[in-house]
Amino acid sequence: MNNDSLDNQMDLSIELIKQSKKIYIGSHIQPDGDNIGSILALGLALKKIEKEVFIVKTDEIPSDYTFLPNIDMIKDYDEKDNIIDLFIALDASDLDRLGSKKTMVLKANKVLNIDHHKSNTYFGDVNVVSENSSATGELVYRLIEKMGIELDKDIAACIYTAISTDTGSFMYDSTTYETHEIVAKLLKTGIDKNNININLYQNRSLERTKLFIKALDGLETCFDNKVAIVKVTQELLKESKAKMEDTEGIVSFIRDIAPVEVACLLKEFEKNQIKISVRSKRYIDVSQICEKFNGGGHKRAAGCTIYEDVEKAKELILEEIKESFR
Ligand SMILES: [Mn+2]
Repeated sequence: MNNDSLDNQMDLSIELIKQSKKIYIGSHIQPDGDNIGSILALGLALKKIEKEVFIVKTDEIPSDYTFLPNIDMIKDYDEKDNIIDLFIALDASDLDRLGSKKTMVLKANKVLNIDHHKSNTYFGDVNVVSENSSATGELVYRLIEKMGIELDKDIAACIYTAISTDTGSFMYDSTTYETHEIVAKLLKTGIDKNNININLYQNRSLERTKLFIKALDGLETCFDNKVAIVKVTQELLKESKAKMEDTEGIVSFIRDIAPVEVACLLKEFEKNQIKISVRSKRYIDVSQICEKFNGGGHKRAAGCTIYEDVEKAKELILEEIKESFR
């Protein structure tokens, strides 16, 4: 989507919001910092202009983000006896990302889709989709600004979290001068960024640390050490008394090994359901690798699910990774 049509879609979404009273904002399955930060920020902003806002919990909120202001606004809602004037999906590339709340989207009078995934399916009545944005949080910032809603510390803290977590603390390729311009304005509100950063990045539990050690002990590299792989099985989780969400950070840790270009983490959710996170450093587009398995994401960070056991899944993803180096 070019800038003109993005502007146009922004205007249309403002119209949609103005016309709507009961507005539902949905989190997605396995929500990340960008998703949670974005839904909270937009929810808080829309409350400021007297909208009836419902932030819908689609999946469990990882403990990393429970420090965020107004996190309790994310609740289980039953759509059955309610009118949904507008449903806003944030950071969700397709309808399936809304999990069981997909029915709410289908029931809503209008749907607004705001996202930055290249693979977005444009499922909304209005689609603010920009793959050039580092995070959905950037788009939420622009929308709030365009609506003339004043930023406050709570909104700013949520957008800061969204952008920081989706850019690997402003390090990914996707971070632009515009990202930093937005962050500058967020900091101007006086948010306590040190506190946010401690909560996000210096708050690892002992269980998570033990999982890191055990998982990293199984590190494998191949292809001239350009590829690094780590597996987290149910057994490993049990041994370290950790949860699958505690794998956060493992894949970027192994990406940071000097010769590694592609890092890959295999998460055994069930025996034949392996979720895979893939990261790259310089030149491999990992979203293309994940698309081969019906997944997707961004050039430097993507994911997919393979319905095989963990060894077979490893074999299959490695084949595609090696292929991508050709
Ligand atoms: Mn995102």
